[in-house]
Amino acid sequence: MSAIKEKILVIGASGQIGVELTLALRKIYGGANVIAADLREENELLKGSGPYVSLDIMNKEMLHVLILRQNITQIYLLAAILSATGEKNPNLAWHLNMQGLLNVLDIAREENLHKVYWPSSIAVFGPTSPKQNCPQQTIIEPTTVYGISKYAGEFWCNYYHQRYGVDVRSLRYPGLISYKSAPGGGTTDYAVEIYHDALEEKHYECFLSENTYLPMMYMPDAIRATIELMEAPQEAISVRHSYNLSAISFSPKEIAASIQKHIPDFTISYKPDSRQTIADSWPQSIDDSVAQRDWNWKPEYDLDAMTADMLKNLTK
Ligand code: NAD
Ligand code: AKB
Repeated sequence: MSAIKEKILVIGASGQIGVELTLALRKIYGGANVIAADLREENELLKGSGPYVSLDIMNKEMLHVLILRQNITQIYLLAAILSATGEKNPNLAWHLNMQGLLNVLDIAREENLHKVYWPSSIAVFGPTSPKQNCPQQTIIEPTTVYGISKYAGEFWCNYYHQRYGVDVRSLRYPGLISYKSAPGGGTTDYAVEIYHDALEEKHYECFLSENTYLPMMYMPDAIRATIELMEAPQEAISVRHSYNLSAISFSPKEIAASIQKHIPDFTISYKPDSRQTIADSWPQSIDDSVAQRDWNWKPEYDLDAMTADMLKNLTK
């Protein structure tokens, strides 16, 4: 089986997606064949499941040496600065999000790596994009530095594929909701915080207004989508920028109502802050028919199924 020959490097492995993706990849490829790397310390959930290295993605030389020494064949690049944190330090966000990707793409080209995965985001879309069922190809004028860096990154991925044949694949994730690892500075983070506060305080003060609809997805669906995309045959991949990906769309009011089915005395209040402007610039729902057509994408979790699973696991 070809999977046995792969040696994978996950960069940003201690983050919200990195922890769960690393664990899922280790199940498929074996713990020793999936190296977790991050600037920060190894996440507790990863300890004992496989190798961990401390790595700064901006240090291209160190990255290159690691890839050669460990005979890496695939890279999953997850290190980035997300939307809300990016607005606090736009220069840093641009620098990390762009240079990190270019370092990986360059080395992938030079060393003929088998595959690269790099996530984009629904943040590429801006106020001029359609709000409902936002299509794969449409007007894209992002207004956050995070969205600008993701959109530019999509073009670099396509360029390295077209010009150098690098097999780089990408998904425009919606906001991701998980119980294993905390989110890292995004606008959609409220949809994770709300479950914690519902269980601990029976109240949540939301930083977005009650009718702010955003595209969202439960982490198990996101991990499965990532692995299905990466396992799809080359000839099935028609999009080398980044695929639209969709599962659920809901507002703070609706997620609160879903939680109240389990915790009837849970209450929510609203105090929108600067993240409201970011949320208002994004679509409310996404058309992912191209991903459905190319590699049979289909989400499993709706809002209530996600709520039941989140509350069950956070209660444990
Ligand atoms: P996160 O902030 O939780 O994790 C990112 C990880 O990268 C952190 O552990 C951080 O320590 C690490 N990192 C930061 N700078 C680094 C550096 N210089 N070198 C090495 N590691 C470094 O982010 P996440 O939510 O896991 O997101 C992962 C990727 O998915 C990002 O590209 C993000 O834009 C994208 N994405 C995430 C979401 C979401 O809802 N979580 C949605 C859309 C896209
Ligand atoms: C964020 O809110 O910044 C992320 C994203 C949608 O990219 N969750």
